[in-house]
Amino acid sequence: MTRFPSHDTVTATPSARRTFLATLAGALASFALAAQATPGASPVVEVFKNPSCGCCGAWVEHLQAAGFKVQVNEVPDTAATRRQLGMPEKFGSCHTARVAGYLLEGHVPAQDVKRLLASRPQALGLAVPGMPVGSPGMEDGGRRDAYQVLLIDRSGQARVFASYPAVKPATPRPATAPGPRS
Ligand SMILES: [Cu+2]
Repeated sequence: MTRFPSHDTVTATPSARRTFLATLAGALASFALAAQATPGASPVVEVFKNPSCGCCGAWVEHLQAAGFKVQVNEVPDTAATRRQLGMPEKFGSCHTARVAGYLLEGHVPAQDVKRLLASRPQALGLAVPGMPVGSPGMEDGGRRDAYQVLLIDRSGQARVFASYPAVKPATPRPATAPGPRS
């Protein structure tokens, strides 16, 4: 009685599978290493701001306090720089920054920059258009206007990346209640 010569195929398959699995494991290990390396590496944030911009400087300090290395480039015309870097004018704010291939426009909170760098979506970057009161670098006694951090894709489409609700500062009561004016 002849048997099917199945022995070879039976042994070949698991060994091929082992090789594949070993390759896969190796690939996953290098992915894990790369993922681990990213947060510790704290990529440099290149900021383009006008030398006279105070809130831009405050935002730089906010990033540094969050652990980012920041390289400040003083530019006379931030609108021209924004255009050169490719951030659409309609999302414009007072400064533009570049980090790990992304653009950051305006007073983007450091925690959102970290989330961007951890999730690495296909995008141009993040923007906080205008200069909302209460965003990092725009502090005003605990008051915050509601604002959104937008994720801008390469075609200039925006979607909401993070939302910050309005905060009313606790109004300190005057020691004596103001009476009617005489
Ligand atoms: Cu500003």
